[in-house]
Amino acid sequence: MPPYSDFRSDTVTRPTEKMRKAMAEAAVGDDVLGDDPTVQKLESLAAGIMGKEAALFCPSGTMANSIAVKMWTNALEEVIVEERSHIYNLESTHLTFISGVTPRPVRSTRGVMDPDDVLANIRKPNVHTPRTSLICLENTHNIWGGAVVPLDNFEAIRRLADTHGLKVHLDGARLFNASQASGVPVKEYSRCVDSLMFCLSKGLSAPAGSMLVADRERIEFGRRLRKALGGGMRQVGVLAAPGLIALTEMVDRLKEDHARAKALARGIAGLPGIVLDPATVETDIIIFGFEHPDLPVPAMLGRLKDKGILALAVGGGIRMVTHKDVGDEDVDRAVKAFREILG
Ligand code: TLP
Repeated sequence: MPPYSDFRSDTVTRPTEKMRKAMAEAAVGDDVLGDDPTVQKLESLAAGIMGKEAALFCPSGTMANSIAVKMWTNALEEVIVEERSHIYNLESTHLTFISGVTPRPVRSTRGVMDPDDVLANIRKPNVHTPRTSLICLENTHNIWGGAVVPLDNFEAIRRLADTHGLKVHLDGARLFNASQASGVPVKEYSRCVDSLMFCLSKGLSAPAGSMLVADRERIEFGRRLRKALGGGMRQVGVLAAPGLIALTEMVDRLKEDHARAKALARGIAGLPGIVLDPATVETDIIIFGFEHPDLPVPAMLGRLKDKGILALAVGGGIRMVTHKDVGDEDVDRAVKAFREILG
């Protein structure tokens, strides 16, 4: 058993042996000059999987989302975002900092924005106000505890966007988790949006990288924006090679992470202080309230760490994420630790 069972995030996953070998052997070239065959292979695979024309390999999900917002918006415009979305809360304000647009947060239930609420937040043309140009979705929804946003909500938002001449971008950092949990193919979500990004470096376990996917012309513009943001990388086939394995070999196993998250939730729900309905756990992320008279959240995290369990504080609660580097034995260890501390 390693010193720690690390449930802080699926971003902590380490590349597999096969990925490391592929990195060592990757054919590479200068990708800024368009010479890297492995990156080209990854970009065309990603575009094909999503049913779109083109894809762009980006260093991070945050950069891919930043490029997406910038490529669809202009000055004096506004972007509709879900109020707990990652793009609005956890990406260091790039909407204002990079794109110079205002965010318009809309409430939701578990990441699902009511189309009527979205409609009510689309600005009417007026000299005083920004023009609404983009709606951002997120699936799965991180802060809503890995909730899956259903396809019919995507379809409703798409219809609304078309009626009002708006673009739709999807933060699909964990879109494959949504697809594995719902049985809806990723292409179905993808056809409802103009662009989407997904991460290779979370549950799919590649060491770095996210893909931005859209039509060819927009992605070529995105390529220039990536350069302007300092994200043009040279012999980056060494990172695209594990990305190819992530896409071809790591998607189906996400189901195992979801099963472990559910087992962990069932194992700890009902213990003193834990506010968690295991039925709300749909994918790999568990977020639960923690209200204990003697143990504030930081103290609880410290007690867990003493027992070899790493978790994160979010809001007033605790977040735990399952992934390929935590197996059944780590889940058992975590449940045991919670019971020893709280039982
Ligand atoms: N999320 C990270 C942290 O930033 C919280 C995590 O540990 O979950 N969209 C979503 C929905 C994300 O969860 C993340 C990362 C990103 C975008 C940004 O991806 P990176 O970390 O590659 O910039």
